[in-house]
Amino acid sequence: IASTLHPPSPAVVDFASLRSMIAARLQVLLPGPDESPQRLHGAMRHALVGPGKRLRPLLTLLAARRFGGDEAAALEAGCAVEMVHTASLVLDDLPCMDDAELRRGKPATHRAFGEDTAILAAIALLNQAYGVMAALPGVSDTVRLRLVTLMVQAVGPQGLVGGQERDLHDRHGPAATSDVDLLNHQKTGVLFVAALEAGAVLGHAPEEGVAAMRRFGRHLGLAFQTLDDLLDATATAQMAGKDVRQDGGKATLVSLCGLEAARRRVEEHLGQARREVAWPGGPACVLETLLDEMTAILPF
Ligand code: GRG
Repeated sequence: IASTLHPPSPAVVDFASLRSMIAARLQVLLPGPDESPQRLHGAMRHALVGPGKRLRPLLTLLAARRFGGDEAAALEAGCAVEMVHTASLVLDDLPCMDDAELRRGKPATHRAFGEDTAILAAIALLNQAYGVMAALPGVSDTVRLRLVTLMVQAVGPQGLVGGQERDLHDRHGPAATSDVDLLNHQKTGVLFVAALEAGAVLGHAPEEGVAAMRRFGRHLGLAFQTLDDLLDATATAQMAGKDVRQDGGKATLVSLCGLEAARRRVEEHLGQARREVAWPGGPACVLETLLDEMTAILPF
């Protein structure tokens, strides 16, 4: 897969400073640690603060930068998307869903604060995200409404919530690769798309540019999630010494098509993502550097 990647783009993006800027802003957007109710606020901080990769706010910031827009509003919007993402992780980790012990190198929020407070913290993070989006600085009401609406769509039954429902209840019967692509898109791609679309809109991109960012997010999400399935399948198979096509009965691209075809799909989606960021042609763009950065931190 690495052989299909282009050489690093000449555009310079300082990812360490962008990540520190995002971390600092997230701290400010959360209620203070001493504010009551402290337990709830502690759980929100526990979930949100820490070593996440911050891919979604980076996508928003770089999409805005790519079209030359205001980065203050893009930072705020990216943080809102990160809050939605974090709320979804808190819920996904619950015993009734994925029953995870650890998240981002720490005990999952329900392990540290109990299931009741974890659920409330997820709802509070989601609520805070909409609050931040609705109060974006220096943008018109029309743009604010557009961004809130795109988040509503990303979270709802055609987005994260719908994807999670499919994942929990519709994955054990017969499936086609298109079913798995839809699930992967809803669980991962929609929030990448929302992050990019928010950045592009705040960057005053023309509508064709916004559409290119949406396609970029879709391919990136499908590559990301298929890679995750590939890593899961190979790790599980190594541990159990079994065939990679058996994945706990859940349909994935690996279980449906095998390792090689799944690897090819990741390459194809990354290639298509790269073509979309090049829109409308022209020199290397800042989003290409994000693909390079992602390939450095993820084993694409
Ligand atoms: C109401 C917001 C809300 C959600 C309810 C629980 C749920 C529906 C959705 C969960 C969907 C889910 C867990 C999708 C997987 C997303 C994903 C790719 C997680 C890993 O993202 P990274 O690698 O993680 O970017 P970090 O920790 O780096 O941010």
